[in-house]
This record gives sequence, structure tokens and C-alpha cells, in this order.
Amino acid sequence: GIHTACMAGSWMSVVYGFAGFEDYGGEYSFNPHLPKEWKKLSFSLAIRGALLDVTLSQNEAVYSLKEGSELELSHRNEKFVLKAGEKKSFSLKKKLAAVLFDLDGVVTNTAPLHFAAWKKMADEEGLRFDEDMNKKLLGISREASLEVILKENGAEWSAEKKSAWCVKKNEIYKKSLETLGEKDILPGIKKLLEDLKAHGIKAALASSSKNAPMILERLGISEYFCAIADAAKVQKAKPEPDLFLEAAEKCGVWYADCVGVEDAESGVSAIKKAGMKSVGIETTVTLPNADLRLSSTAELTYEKLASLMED
Ligand code: B16
Ligand code: MG
Repeated sequence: GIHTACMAGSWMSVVYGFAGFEDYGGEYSFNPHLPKEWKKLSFSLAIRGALLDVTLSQNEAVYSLKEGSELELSHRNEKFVLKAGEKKSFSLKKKLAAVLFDLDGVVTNTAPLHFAAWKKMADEEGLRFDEDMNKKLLGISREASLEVILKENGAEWSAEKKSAWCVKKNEIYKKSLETLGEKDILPGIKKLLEDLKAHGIKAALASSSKNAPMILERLGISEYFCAIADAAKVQKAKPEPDLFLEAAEKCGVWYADCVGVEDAESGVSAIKKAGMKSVGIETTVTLPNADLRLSSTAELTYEKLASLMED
């Protein structure tokens, strides 16, 4: 005998899982991920009176309309229409399409300025705050940074006091940004941005800082960035992947074709959760989970980033 429910379950895990088929309110899409050992997967789907053939290999996805006059589909983030008898193929080979940069510790070093502003608060409030504690604030939001400082001191503040100090700390910090200029771009970054542009690779910013657009302006490099993820709007801060996913989406680039560059553990986790390759700049802390670990931004090159896509 045969177990039809079990057969249906296997079919669903292959089509919904490995082929990444989704029916989202009548919008049909595919996001294929074949296991490395699989050479080929092909199946047919009857959709709204049309018959669609799907053939997937490690390097290519092919969609052909066998019956029916027209069908609208999406392959990953790309919409397309198949007319009667038409066939369309997409490469599944990973390619570097965008580099998503963290800001503090990757593009420029604002950590000492954040430190000075928090230190002013700590001194006024009689809290302990030192360089070691400052390392724990790398890449995390203003509000989360304050929570860390309070926890380290065993202090409990009212919500009003916390938000008043977040505003005040930011005013102190912004004042210190007034002298920021091209001289403050970290080594190798300007050259990398130029090389990426020359190779047609997009650059975007995925920073936790709500001051990011102003900082890029001051550094004089805004024109190189096709998008800045909005730290004030994303649902969840690093180590969640939201900032990196938003940066990729704003650039119109598929997430798996992006490399993220970070100097903080929370940032490397965010990149990995986003399903992207990660580069860790280990100037302040070690980043053992990064796919590529570099000791300085000066070591960042287009070639190293592109080769990350090869494995
Ligand atoms: P703001 P990144 C982070 O920058 C800093 O590393 C972190 O210390 C700071 O709290 C955070 O930005 C928020 O900055 O107060 O300007 O919104 O590394 O994510 O670029
Ligand atoms: Mg950083």
C-alpha cells in the first residue's frame, strides 16, 4: 500500500521548502535553495488553469508555461510574466551585488565621541563608566546603551529620566560631530567605495545610529551610498537582522547577494541572521563568528568581498 498523506507531505516539503514556493494572497513566488547534493529538481504546478513547469539546478531556475495564456510570477524579488509557451531562466549563482556597511567602527570611528557624551552623563549622575564598558555599547542603540550603563551600575531610573538623558546625550554627541570631516573616514574606505562603484556594486548603510545620514554628509561620502537603513523606523535593533534586510531591500538587491561589514558582535549576528556573508573588523573586539576577519578597514578590498561569494 501507499501512504498518500505522507507522499503529499514529502511533495510539500520539496516544493514549499527547497523550491521556496509561496502563494501569498494569489501572488506566486519562488526562492529556490537546493541541497548541495541535489543535481536537479523539476515539477509541474497547476495554477489558475495554467500549467507551469519548474526546473531547478544548482546554478539555474527555469520556469516555462506549458498550458494557459499568461501567468505572473516572482523569482526572489523579481516579478515576471510568462506568456503561452514561454520559458524564462534565472541564474542561481551567488554574486556580489551590494556591500552593506556599518558606520561606527567601519566607515568612521565615532566610538570615542559616544564615549565622551556618555561619560559626561555618568559623571553628572555619579555612575561608573569606562572604556571597557564602552565596548559593550558598540553597535547597539542609544536606548539600549543607557540600559547597559544602568545595569552595570545597578541603577534604576524612571522612563522619563532615561528619555531625558537620551536626548541630552545626543545633543552632546551631535555637538562633537561638528568637526567631523573627510579626514575622519577610516583607512581604505574611500578607495573601496570608489572600487565598488567602478565594478557596479552598490553600497548601503546599515547603522544603528539615527545620526547616520548627517554623519555621511559631514564625511562627504553620501553620494556613494544608494540607501541608508532608517534606525528610527526598523522594528528590531541589532542583533536582529532588520537593518541589514532593509538596506538590501532599499537597494533593490537580493539579500543573499549582499556582504555586510561590521565591527561589533551584535552586528555580525545581525548579518548572519539576515542570511548574508559577514566581514568582521576586529579593531576593538574579536569577531570569531564573522566569515572573514580583518584587523583593520585598510585590509578591505573589492576582491576579498567578491571572493566571499565563491564558497
Ligand atoms: P545614535 P553603528 C552605533 O553605531 C554605535 O556603535 C553605538 O555606540 C551607538 O549607541 C549607536 O550607533 C546609536 O547611535 O545615538 O547616533 O543613534 O556601529 O551601528 O554604526
Ligand atoms: Mg559599529
